[in-house]
Amino acid sequence: MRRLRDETDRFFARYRYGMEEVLTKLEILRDEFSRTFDYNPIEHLGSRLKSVDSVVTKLERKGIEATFESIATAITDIAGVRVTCSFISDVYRVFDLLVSQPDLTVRKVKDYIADPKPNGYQSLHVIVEVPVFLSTGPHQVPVEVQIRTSAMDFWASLEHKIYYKYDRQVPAELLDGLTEAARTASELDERMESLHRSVHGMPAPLALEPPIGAAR
Ligand code: 0O2
Repeated sequence: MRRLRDETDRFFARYRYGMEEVLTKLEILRDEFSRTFDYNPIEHLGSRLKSVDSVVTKLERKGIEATFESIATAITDIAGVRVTCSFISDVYRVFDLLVSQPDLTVRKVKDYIADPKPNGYQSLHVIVEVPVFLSTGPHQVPVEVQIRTSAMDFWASLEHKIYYKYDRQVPAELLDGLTEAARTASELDERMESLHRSVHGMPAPLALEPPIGAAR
């Protein structure tokens, strides 16, 4: 039992190290960006390590038996970092700055901003692999980075709470209300983006470009 606990601790520690590496990269970008341009594209940085319980629940949902190997293969969001930006253009800017770092490997991109989920969820997700250097040598650790605007984040936190409060069986009228609120949040993002561009004398984009390789 003790051995299993130690092994579990070591297994999850790698994800924590990976998460810290990615957080440090983002903190450096935020700091250097503010010094160079007197402007900060990152409003807030957060992180969380998925609990053993929710990893096992997610595997059960996928119909996979829980072993260290199956977790490592099937669950790519044990380490999660969330970046909140003021403007949609900053979301893509932070994404570009992060994924262009040569020691990171992009495993998967899901652009729920260009292509929102049916419930209205918007966010840009990228799974990156970051090298973590341990006594046994280098290990590639997957970290899920979610980048979104404050309006998208506000909506997603409320939706998440409602989803769990109703144990995933959310009443239809609440679902409709949430989808409507997502539309309002998206309109607010577009207006704020346009104001931001006017203030900084930037031309309006024809369309905000989704990143290359984004899943549609
Ligand atoms: P939690 O509690 O936040 O950790 P895949 O990894 O491709 O097999 P998955 O994990 O559904 O499938 O991928 P996806 O769509 O990229 O979602 C990963 C995470 O994005 C979720 O993790 C949520 O954090 C967030 N997310 C996705 N869809 C929604 C949504 O409709 N509403 C909200 N509020 N968040 C969403 P978890 O593990 O589901 O949850």
